[in-house]
Amino acid sequence: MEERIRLIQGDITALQVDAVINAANSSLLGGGGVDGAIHRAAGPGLVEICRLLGGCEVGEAKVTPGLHMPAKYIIHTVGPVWKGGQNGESEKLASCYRSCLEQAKLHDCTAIAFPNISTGIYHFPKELAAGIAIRETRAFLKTNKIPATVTFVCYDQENYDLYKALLNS
Ligand code: AR6
Repeated sequence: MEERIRLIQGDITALQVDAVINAANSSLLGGGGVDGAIHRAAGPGLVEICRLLGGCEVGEAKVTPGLHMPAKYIIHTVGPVWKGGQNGESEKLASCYRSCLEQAKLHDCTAIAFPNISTGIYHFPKELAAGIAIRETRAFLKTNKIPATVTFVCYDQENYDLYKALLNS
């Protein structure tokens, strides 16, 4: 596994990193899954700040403070809902990773952590999503010094095993 990419299994809200990425929906006003966990950990002030952002398009990213989380920032991105694969889903997911990495760089985040965007409630196939996440991250790190490290945080065993295999290949 390359030095600047890390893999862990667990809850992203507990991580001591500069920025945690949130797999949000276009309203940015909270939801289930990792989004719900991040809003609970950050506290009720997060939805108030998000309300001022005017939502977010699929594939784009917006930044808020981490509030009560250990992370300084939350980078909210909106993944695509899987609709069979013929609706630009892969390109939109790739765009999420690129947008988040760009925002991390703009905010001088040395260490960031990604959840497995779109692979829960949005039903994106996990292996395809993992391949896109790793490809886009490797490409960005190759041409950028910041972020210095990217941690993929897998919640479920299936994603963890997929990432482990792909990162070691
Ligand atoms: N830490 C890390 N990963 C987690 C956590 C956690 N605490 N909780 C869940 N995951 P999902 P999506 C994993 O459904 O598919 C929300 O309602 C989970 O196992 O959170 O992008 C939003 O508001 C899965 O691998 O996000 C949107 O409406 C991954 O996070 C919608 O869900 C993503 O699953 C977004 O759906």
